Amino acid sequence: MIIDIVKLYLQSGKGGKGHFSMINLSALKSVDSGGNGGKGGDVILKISPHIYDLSKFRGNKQIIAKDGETGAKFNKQGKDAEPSIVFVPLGTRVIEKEKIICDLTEKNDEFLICKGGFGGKGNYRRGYSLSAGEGVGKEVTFDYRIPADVAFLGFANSGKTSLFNSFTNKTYKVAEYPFTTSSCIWADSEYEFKIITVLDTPAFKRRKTSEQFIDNKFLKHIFRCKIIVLLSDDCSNCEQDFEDLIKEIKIYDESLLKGKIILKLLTKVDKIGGKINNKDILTISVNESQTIEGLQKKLLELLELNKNE
Ligand SMILES: Nc1nc2c(ncn2[C@@H]2O[C@H](COP(=O)(O)OP(=O)(O)OP(=O)(O)O)[C@@H](O)[C@H]2O)c(=O)[nH]1
Ligand SMILES: [Mg+2]
Repeated sequence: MIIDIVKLYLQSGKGGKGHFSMINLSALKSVDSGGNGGKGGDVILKISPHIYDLSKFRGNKQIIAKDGETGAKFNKQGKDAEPSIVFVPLGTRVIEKEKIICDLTEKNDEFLICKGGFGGKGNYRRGYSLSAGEGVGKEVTFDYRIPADVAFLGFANSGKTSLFNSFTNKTYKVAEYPFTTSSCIWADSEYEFKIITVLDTPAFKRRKTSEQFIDNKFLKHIFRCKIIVLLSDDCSNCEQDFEDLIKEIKIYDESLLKGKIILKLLTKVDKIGGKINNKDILTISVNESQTIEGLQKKLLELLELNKNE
């Protein structure tokens, strides 16, 4: 099970105090000698290519950067505190007071979320000292959305994982019984030296009545996908399946469909041994590699077009 949401308290460090001191040079003369304090540690968010969800934050509810060091006499500067680097997975967005304050979607992205306080000024050559800056504290939510290009969606047993495995050469569990897949999985699929990241999802539950509560929570992860592939293995009624799937996405969050390309795919066509007479519906069989390659090619073309728009 992936952990895709956590609440955390982040705080940058205070600046170190400026020192106030005098050095007596003679019985009659003394000079101000207090050094400045060091800067407080920043809190910086950075992408790590080795993290795939937010589980590492589960037990850790706060991240507090160190304070800067205090200045000292003889005009000695206090050390700046090291920044606290918080590594997060690619695709993490940060919410504070219901507002998205950053969305880390590129592999080199980083974000200074809490700036450390400035160091206090010592009295060296000044005659007086100035107080240091405070750190900044923030209650934030990390909301992880899987960074995939293409999502496979469908009712139970429609062939999502089989297709995902064929695309990625993985061996995730495939079975005749429904709800085999219980969590989102994603991986890269390579075709002609180009990469498509595909997302396999748990099955949609079928609504028995329109009032029935169904929480398709996994749907938040189609947010970053540019293409949604709807799958159905019901050759006589696939149009109804596609309609119902779209309806479910709209109930969950209509904005998830905005700007996305939607493809309809009839699966397991080797079983029906024929073609469907609707050019808007693509067909596939995981037992026929040319149909897999055909779909990979189509997805790549659509992604390229989408990039150039
Ligand atoms: N003949 C044939 N069988 C297929 C094909 N694709 C999938 N199947 C079979 O259909 C069944 C369901 O496949 P899955 O890939 O587990 O389906 P799923 O949509 O991931 O299922 P859930 O995770 O339970 O929602 C398995 O028995 C597969 O072997 C296909 O192209 N041809
Ligand atoms: Mg599955």
